[in-house]
Amino acid sequence: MSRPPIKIVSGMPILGPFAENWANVQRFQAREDDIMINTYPKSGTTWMSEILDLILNDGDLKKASRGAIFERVPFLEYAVPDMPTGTEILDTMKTRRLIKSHLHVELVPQSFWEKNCKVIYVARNPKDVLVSYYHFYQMAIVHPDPGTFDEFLQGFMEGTLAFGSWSRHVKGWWNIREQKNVLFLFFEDMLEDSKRAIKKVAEFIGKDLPNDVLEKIQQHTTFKAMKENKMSNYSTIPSSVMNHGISPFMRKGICGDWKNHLTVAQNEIFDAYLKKELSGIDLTFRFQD
Ligand code: PPS
Repeated sequence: MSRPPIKIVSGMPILGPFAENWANVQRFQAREDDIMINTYPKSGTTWMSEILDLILNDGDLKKASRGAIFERVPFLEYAVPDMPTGTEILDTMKTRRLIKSHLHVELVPQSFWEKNCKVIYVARNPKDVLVSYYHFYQMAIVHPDPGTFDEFLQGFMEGTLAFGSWSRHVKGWWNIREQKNVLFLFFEDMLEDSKRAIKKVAEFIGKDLPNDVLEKIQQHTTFKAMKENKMSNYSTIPSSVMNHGISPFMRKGICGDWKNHLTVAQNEIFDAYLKKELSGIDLTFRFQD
């Protein structure tokens, strides 16, 4: 597998190999107590996954080190040759399952809604998403060649990158957040006060954790702690698949890194795109600390 082209499934661009398992994703049988962590890529999925796994295990660090984050929280859409797919792994997993997904709200398998599963959605300001995604495209070879940053920016605005349009994704989830069992959070709020976010998530899934456990989870899920932890930093994946020498998965973990990457002209173009995409919706983002 070397930089396969993007394919389209149900109108959404997806990583080429993932398209092969699309029918099984749509047929996937959710269980009542499943929890989905849904994001547009590079918006805090891994961070939220680690937090949730620790919440479910009452802050037990030993339990949280039982496997890499992508094993503890399987990726629903995942499918690459010669590896078990996300749906296969999930089918064999005991409850209570944590499930990672980047699916747009309208593409979530019907069983999640039938079972009224809880979903935690994390949104991040799109300028930092763009920069993080550009670095990720380069280091993870399941993506096509990202081209220049300018080309990638165009692809982001046109919605041709893997998982499609950022704005459509975020708006779709924002619009249903009060009708469904969805907790909608922002990456920047997590950065501002991660303990507050952890408490909110715990309450949402019905766990009443004492203060010392909340603090333990907070300490274990700082950027530094997760970057150093081989169970959360993706370093156990072969470098032929994810090359951390090109860019580490745990790259910077901050708000505002986009300022180091977008030119004034690119920023103006992107601001115009955002103004158009987010007009008429009460959804705003923080672009700096
Ligand atoms: S993926 O591939 O879509 O699942 O990636 P995802 O986990 O959503 O996003 C990766 C970015 O999240 C940053 N990250 C963190 N930031 C702050 N604190 C913690 N604990 C943390 N864990 C992950 C990670 O560094 C990526 O962002 P960038 O901007 O590239 O650093």
